[in-house]
Amino acid sequence: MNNLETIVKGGTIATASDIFKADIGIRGGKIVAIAEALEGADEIIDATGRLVLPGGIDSHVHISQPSGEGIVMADDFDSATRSAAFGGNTTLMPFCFQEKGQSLREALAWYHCLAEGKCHVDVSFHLIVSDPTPQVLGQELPALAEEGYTSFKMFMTYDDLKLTDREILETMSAAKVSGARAMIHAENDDAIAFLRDQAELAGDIAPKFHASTRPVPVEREATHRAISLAEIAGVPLVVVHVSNREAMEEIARARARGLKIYGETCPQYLVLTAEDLDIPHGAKNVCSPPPRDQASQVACWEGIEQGIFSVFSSDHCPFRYEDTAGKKHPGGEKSFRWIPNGIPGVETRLPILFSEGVGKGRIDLRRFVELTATNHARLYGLYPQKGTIAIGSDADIVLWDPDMEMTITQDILHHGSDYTPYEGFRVTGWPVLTMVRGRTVVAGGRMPSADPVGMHIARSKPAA
Ligand code: DUC
Ligand code: ZN
Ligand code: ZN
Repeated sequence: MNNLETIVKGGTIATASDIFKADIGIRGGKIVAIAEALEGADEIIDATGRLVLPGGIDSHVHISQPSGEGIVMADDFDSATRSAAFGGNTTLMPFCFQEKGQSLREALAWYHCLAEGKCHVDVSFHLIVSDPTPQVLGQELPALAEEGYTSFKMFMTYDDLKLTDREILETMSAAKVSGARAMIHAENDDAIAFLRDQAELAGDIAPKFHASTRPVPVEREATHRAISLAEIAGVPLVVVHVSNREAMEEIARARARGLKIYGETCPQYLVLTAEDLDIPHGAKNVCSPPPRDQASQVACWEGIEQGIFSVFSSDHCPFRYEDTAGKKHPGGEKSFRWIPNGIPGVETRLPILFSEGVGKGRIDLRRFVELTATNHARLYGLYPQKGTIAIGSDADIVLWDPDMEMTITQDILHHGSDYTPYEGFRVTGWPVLTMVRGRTVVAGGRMPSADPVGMHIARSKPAA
């Protein structure tokens, strides 16, 4: 009998710290050997000419999240995790949205029910706290952090989600007590409402006005305020989906003062601009914060290169375009305000960053791994179980063909949306095999088994 179940043979392994040639031995879903030449396994996977990377971890995705009356997200847990697997991801961190009046446990029970038996990669829920009652902050959050739900997001905008500054402080304090990781969506809600009302009065209702009514100062001010609140509460904070230089500067200044503030950016801020909303089908690219201009793209690249951003996530938030429950919600005719906010991207995140980043010499391979896997695991309490290739870690592995040329088009993707914002975008480098805890879930553009192998992962409290 063989000592190993699987050997990944002959590839070039890249982690956040090293690049080296070695074989990987797998048993019981774990990496149990890394050596120059391993022999004796039931299955040998030939990785010659391939990069062998830790599976992508996407710590910012929305799946089956209630998004307003008559609006339905385009992905359920089956399609989102399938799409993720084809895109080289092995773990997703979707948000579990607490509706007002609901307990966190009720919200979690519902999401677990949606995800159970459907996932093709591992998942681990963040919470969205929208109703921070004393019971939620004093009892539920601490208890759930002990049970492995060790992160939550707060919103500064959206009527059904936003928290006041006082509520943010109370919720951040609960993060401090419970050891959970706080995340924030930083946009000034009053400023958005003011600009939106003005635009609508002027008859400016097209999708492009979604971008112009959420200008950079809306994000910059809220980022500054969120960081100040985190400083007052004495907690680290992840500022998610950062889109521009001024918000980045707020993060950089805070870090220079010694605060633990982490930044996340996303593909849309590297390759889309507000002009992508000013086209006939501009609703396809409505998301918040909106993509900005070329100077902001350059700034976000600097943030990636220089370390202001710790993580690169998709903010996958998919709606169908040709659908009144999606981007063609009837209200959208009357105003951009009713167009569902969000774009798909879980399958294209890694190829876009690899091609535009590693391929064009902006970042090296180790930084790619750090931004797409390792730092997600570190920030959110999954490391070293996930996010690296090391003995004892889960065998979450992606074989990457660095030379494969692909054109991103809707018909090669597996998400539930009927479009991709990146239609026609050419990339070099593509994931060719995805393995979750030692099980190959995608190989050669196919799923060898329809069995959903993914499970929910309880996380540790993130290290400060
Ligand atoms: N915030 C997100 O994080 N995702 C989609 C929409 C939004 O506002
Ligand atoms: Zn957000
Ligand atoms: Zn999001």
